[in-house]
Amino acid sequence: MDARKLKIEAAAVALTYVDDGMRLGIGTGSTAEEFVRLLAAKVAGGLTIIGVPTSERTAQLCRELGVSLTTLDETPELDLTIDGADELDGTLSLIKGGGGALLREKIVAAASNKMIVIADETKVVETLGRFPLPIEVNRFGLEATKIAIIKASADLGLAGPIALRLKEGEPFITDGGHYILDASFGSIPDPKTLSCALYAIPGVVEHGLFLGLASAAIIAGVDGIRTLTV
Ligand code: ABF
Repeated sequence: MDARKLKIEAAAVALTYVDDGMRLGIGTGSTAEEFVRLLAAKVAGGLTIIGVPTSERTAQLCRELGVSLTTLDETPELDLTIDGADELDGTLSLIKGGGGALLREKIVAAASNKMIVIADETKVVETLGRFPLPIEVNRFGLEATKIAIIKASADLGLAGPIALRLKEGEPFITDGGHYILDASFGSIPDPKTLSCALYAIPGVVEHGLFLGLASAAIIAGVDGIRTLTV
């Protein structure tokens, strides 16, 4: 079965959690985009929802497909967010941000009563860290922030290359106007402590460890769909 089909299957199950009238956080990435396409078909069939997109890219797709949007300022409390992930473990701790939308994704997830992750089986890991951890940083003081991240992570026994994310040879700029550092720490045995250490660094805007935010994950694999909950 190809990867796209698995993403569509996970997205289709997630859609069954969407009820009429819901205020919905709408994720970013190729899996979330499959969800948007299915959602749009339901909306065309009469489902009424209002969505808060987690990126400009998602906002554009929603507009193209006729999914009604609002902002988090107009609708600061959401019923449900459906989003993808780069990696998840059995406790539903996540690494997100491979698509560069981690800041808005985390704000939207935190404003939601419930977050459901949609992913294929390849994203499930025993211990987070195979996927480089995206860290969104202020453009000012990039090198100083990077050094602070290296020191803070070394204190936790973590080391590895930390690379400025590029797009077409230029630094990638997030929707919030920031840079992203991708930290290849390898296995992260204590994500909570790393999260706190990163938040203590002034130039760090946000990081891709999503801890205690997801309440369920719909995982599509060649043997079918399974739902993880906490
Ligand atoms: C977003 O998209 C992310 O936070 C994650 O980085 C990425 C997953 O993308 P895909 O579904 O394309 O693998 O959800």
